[in-house]
Amino acid sequence: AASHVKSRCPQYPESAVNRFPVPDDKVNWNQNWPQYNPVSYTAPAVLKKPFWADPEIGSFSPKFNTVDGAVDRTSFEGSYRVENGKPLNPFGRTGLTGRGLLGRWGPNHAADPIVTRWKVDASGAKIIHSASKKPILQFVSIKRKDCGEWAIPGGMVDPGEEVSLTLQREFSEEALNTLSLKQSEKDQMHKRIKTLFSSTGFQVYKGYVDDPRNTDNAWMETVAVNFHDEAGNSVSALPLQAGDDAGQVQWVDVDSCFALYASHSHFLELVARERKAHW
Ligand code: RP5
Ligand code: MG
Ligand code: MG
Repeated sequence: AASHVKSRCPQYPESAVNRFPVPDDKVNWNQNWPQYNPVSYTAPAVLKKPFWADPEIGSFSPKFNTVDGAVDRTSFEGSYRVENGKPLNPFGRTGLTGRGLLGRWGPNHAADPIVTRWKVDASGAKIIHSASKKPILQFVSIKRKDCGEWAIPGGMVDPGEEVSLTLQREFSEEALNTLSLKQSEKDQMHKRIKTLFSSTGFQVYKGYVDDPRNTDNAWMETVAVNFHDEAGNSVSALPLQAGDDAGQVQWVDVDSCFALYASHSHFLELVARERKAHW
């Protein structure tokens, strides 16, 4: 596996904490490195024991590498090591121990809905990119409130929640702002996106995310699924409105030049390849 990069970003997000610098050749745990002296950090919001977070290890000993009650502590990357009661990041060192901003020890499971349509001109014809000579896809992108980066409108899988529901729920909350709607309006919106989301979708990726919040003991994993509005008349027709952890939302051209949060650009590259679109 390619070594993680954003998981080694010098300054830990939403903090003044700096990671212990980890050079490329020391990322792998199998590289003996006695000088490794990572900083320990768990955000105050996590230590406050909100419902979405685990307690500190000691009094609490979660069952790793298994489904622990309603919490899925299995990794898509296979069995991970547990050292001194703490799980070890399967992609290697990050320069920081503890959980940082993440609630769970070990894998923190998310889902990423990649909703796409073709970019068309006024007559409805697909627009072909001048360099690649391929049609251009557009996807629904949100600007994250936490870091200001553009991203897929993904979110955490709730304990016991089916991933198919997480995909639809997070898209509704972040790109359609359904959290602020009345129940009747919510039902209406649900009806309108149900067809697209009940189509199987194309599973783009399942595994580790190179997320800047990752630590040596806690990391993001996701299931990214592409729901494609081929005719441009289902979700394409809906008014987008940013909600929850999204500050803005818009249709964005799928293109390798557009920088995205975490490893989201990699997921879009896979979508472009699958749909024979410009990248
Ligand atoms: C990323 O963080 C995932 O790919 C997903 O998009 C996101 C989930 O975290 P929140 O949006 O809930 O912060 O690693
Ligand atoms: Mg969310
Ligand atoms: Mg989110």
